[in-house]
Amino acid sequence: MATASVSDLFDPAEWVLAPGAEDYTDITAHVTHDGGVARIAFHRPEVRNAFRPHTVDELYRALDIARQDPKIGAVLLTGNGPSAKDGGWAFCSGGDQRIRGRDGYKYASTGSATDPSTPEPVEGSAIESPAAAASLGRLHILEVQRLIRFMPKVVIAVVPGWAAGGGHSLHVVCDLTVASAEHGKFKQTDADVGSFDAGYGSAYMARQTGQKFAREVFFLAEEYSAQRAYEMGAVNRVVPHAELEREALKMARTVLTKSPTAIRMLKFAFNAVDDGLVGQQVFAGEATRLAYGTDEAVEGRDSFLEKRDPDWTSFPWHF
Ligand code: S0N
Repeated sequence: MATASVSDLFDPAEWVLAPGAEDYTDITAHVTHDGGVARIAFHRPEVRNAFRPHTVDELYRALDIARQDPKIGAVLLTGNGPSAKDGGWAFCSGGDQRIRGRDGYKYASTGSATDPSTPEPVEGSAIESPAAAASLGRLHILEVQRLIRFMPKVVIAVVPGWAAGGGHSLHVVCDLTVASAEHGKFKQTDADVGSFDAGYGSAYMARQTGQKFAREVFFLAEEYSAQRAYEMGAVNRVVPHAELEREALKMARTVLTKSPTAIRMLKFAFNAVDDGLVGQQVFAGEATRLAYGTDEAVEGRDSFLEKRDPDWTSFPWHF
């Protein structure tokens, strides 16, 4: 994809295509020249960057590549725009409602990402093949949420326009949010369309803003400006539209100046309190990994391999 066609806010001087990004149709993925920051963007501006299953597949792949890349410390998640049809901007408007069936979101022809007529409506209970049957009822955007939640890198939602429905939930689950002062808008439409994110999208939002604001956002489904969302504690920074990606990249580069281990442990510590035993498991896994680097753990391993008792005498009982 030609970089010039990515988005009006995209600065081609800052980015190169990410590995594997050539074939994406519904998203774009780039990395900075030094490889430290990834920019992953919804690329369906004509439908306010709504996601269909194929979009989610690509998003998951791009995020997972970023997760596994040891140079990447921060990820910008955003939406390309504006819409050629009406000039509207969006971060993401959630699940593509045209292909929602009774069992979930249906796979359809991938076609052109920018052609709003692409997804063929699929009847609610139609099962055409075992593969189609296996995909029924998959709300795999939740797998994307978990990837964002558990990747040991800082994920920044960069909101140039609408964050609605499942798009609103994605911004909630990101570590930080920076929004366009002019076009950034937030709306949780789930209850309007008979859909509900009863996980991170709602309960974790309540942790961020407090119960009253979160319940208002979901129960009234009103529209909130970026400034109002900032006042609620749902957004970190509100910046002029033209400055949005520059500011987001600046924030990401600040993260890169920090200790990767400290950032990883801090993210998992912030998560752990809300993630129950899974949160403890993730945090504890990192603690174990750190412990493996000590002479004490090496002594434990070596004593086993050398078939002798371990000698702990040089390791103090810290207080
Ligand atoms: C975003 C809104 C508020 C923008 O309004 P605006 O600016 O007036 O533009 P429109 O004229 O409405 O839209 C422009 C064109 O884009 C199409 N379009 C917009 N959003 C969608 C969409 N989500 N799906 C399909 N098409 C969309 C419009 O139809 C229009 O096209 P044309 O010009 O051809 O008419 C406004 O558009 C809006 O309210 N959009 C719908 C928002 C919404 O309800 N999203 C779905 C909510 N549900 C989910 O996201 C599913 C959630 C999910 O997957 C999930 C499940 C379980 C647990 C968690 C989750 C989770 O949330 O993650």
